[in-house]
This record gives sequence, C-alpha cells and structure tokens, in this order.
Amino acid sequence: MLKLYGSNTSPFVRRLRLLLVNQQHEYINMQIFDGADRELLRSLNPTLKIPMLDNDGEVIFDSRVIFRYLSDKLGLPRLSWGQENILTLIDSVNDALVQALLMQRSEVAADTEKLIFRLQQERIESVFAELEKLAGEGAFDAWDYPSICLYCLLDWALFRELHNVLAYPALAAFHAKHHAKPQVQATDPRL
Ligand SMILES: N[C@@H](CCC(=O)N[C@@H](CS)C(=O)NCC(=O)O)C(=O)O
Repeated sequence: MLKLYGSNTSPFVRRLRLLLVNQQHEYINMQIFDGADRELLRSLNPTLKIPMLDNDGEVIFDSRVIFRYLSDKLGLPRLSWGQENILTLIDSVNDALVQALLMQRSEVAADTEKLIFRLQQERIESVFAELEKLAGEGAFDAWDYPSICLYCLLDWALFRELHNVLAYPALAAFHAKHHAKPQVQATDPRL
C-alpha cells in the first residue's frame, strides 16, 4: 500500500496528492516541526523534509524523486527535458519562497542589501518572469505534472502572501482556470 507522508500546507506534498488523486493510497498529514510527528519524520527521513513515500517499506524522499518512482510504478509518460527544466524552475522558486517563509518565522528581517536576500529576490523575479513567458506560450495548457506543480506553487505563494503571482496575467489566468477543480479544492492548504 502506498503511503504519502506530508502536510496539508506543503506545495511539494500537494502536487503528489493531486497526482495520486485516482490512485489508492494513504495520506498522512503531519505536523513536522514538533512532537511525535517530528520523531516519525526523523525515523523515516534524515533530511527532515516532506514529502516522503512509503511503498511497503521502501521509502523514497523528495517530490522530484517520488514523481520518478511513481512514474515508473504507474507507467506514466516520461517528462521531456523541457518539462524537466520547467520542474527545476518551479522547484527553485518554491525553495526560495520556503526559505523566505522560514526567515519570516525566525523573525529575520528581509534586507535586500544583504547578498542572500538579493540573490533569492532576483531568483524569484527571474523565475516568475520565465514561468509567465512559458504560460503565455502554452507550456501549461494541459493538466499534466508540470501544470500541477505550477498550480501548487502559485496557490501556495498566494496563501502565504509571499509573492503576488496574480500580477502576471498568464499565471493569473492559469490559476483561475484550475481553481474550481474538485481535487484542487479538496487539497486547498487553507482548509
Ligand atoms: N526538494 C524537496 C523540498 C521539500 C521541502 O522543502 N519541504 C518543506 C515543506 S514545504 C519542508 O519539509 N521543510 C522543512 C524544513 O525545511 O525544515 C522536495 O521536492 O520534496
């Protein structure tokens, strides 16, 4: 039995929940920062990050690798190299925004004079500009895994108020197009 460990708010977890929407699996919603769930996380995954997948005792870390594992097991079509690059774009900005959130929660002031903040800010702006261009060119017209990942990124950035993704017309239209999907609603991090 496939078990997906994650949390309802994580964009990296939500993409896999959406991928697995028609597959039998168990989903475990964890509170990863404290208590018994942190101990469980520690016992399964030394990187102390979610998601992880457990397939009858075979534990796989990292959403990108979990996607490859599931593609293999479920016979999903291979991503093209262009789609792999799109996933790298999405992951890079998702990682930068997760770091921004952790900085906020650690009460570290975002000072764009400092190298770390300048580099992250530049990355966020450059990747969103590229995603906007790709969306305008039709790269996200199908509801495939890259589109699922993009949706989860955009909706999470809005939910956490980290970046105004609605300022990009093609990305805003993409978000609006998929927002009412039942599986999207069922995995809303605001629930
Ligand atoms: N590259 C990882 C990133 C996963 C990730 O950053 N997960 C966040 C939650 S959204 C996390 O577990 N953060 C815990 C931490 O940074 O300590 C993946 O794709 O699975």
